[in-house]
Amino acid sequence: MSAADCLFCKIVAGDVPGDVVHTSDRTVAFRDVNPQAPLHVLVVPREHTANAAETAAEDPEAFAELFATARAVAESEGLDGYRLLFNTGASAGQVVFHTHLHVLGGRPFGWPPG
Ligand code: DGP
Repeated sequence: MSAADCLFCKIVAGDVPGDVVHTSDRTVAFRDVNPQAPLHVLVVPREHTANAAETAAEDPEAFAELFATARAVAESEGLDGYRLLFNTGASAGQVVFHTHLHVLGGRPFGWPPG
């Protein structure tokens, strides 16, 4: 998929509406349309990469800002504990192929994850 066809690129650009909760020079954070917890935010890099593996190969410094944004979101939402995850590849449950860090909080979480 090209960046031009990418849903999350369109949210970053403001061409598709998103419930944005935080922005930085390199990231945008918005609420997941299908939340799996009381707080479910997706943190994405403004630059398109398909998933965390591609980000690691092409722009590993982007992770520092993704995690810093996740921390800022958790802090502003008053979370004392939260789960961060990347679904990486279709077999791991990835359905949108623009790197995104899930920030989930506001309820207890089990382990192992489903
Ligand atoms: P993943 O399975 O890791 O690729 O997660 C994709 C997430 O994206 C999923 O939790 C639902 C969310 N999502 C899909 N379409 C939209 C949308 O149009 N807007 C928003 N805010 N979230 C979306």
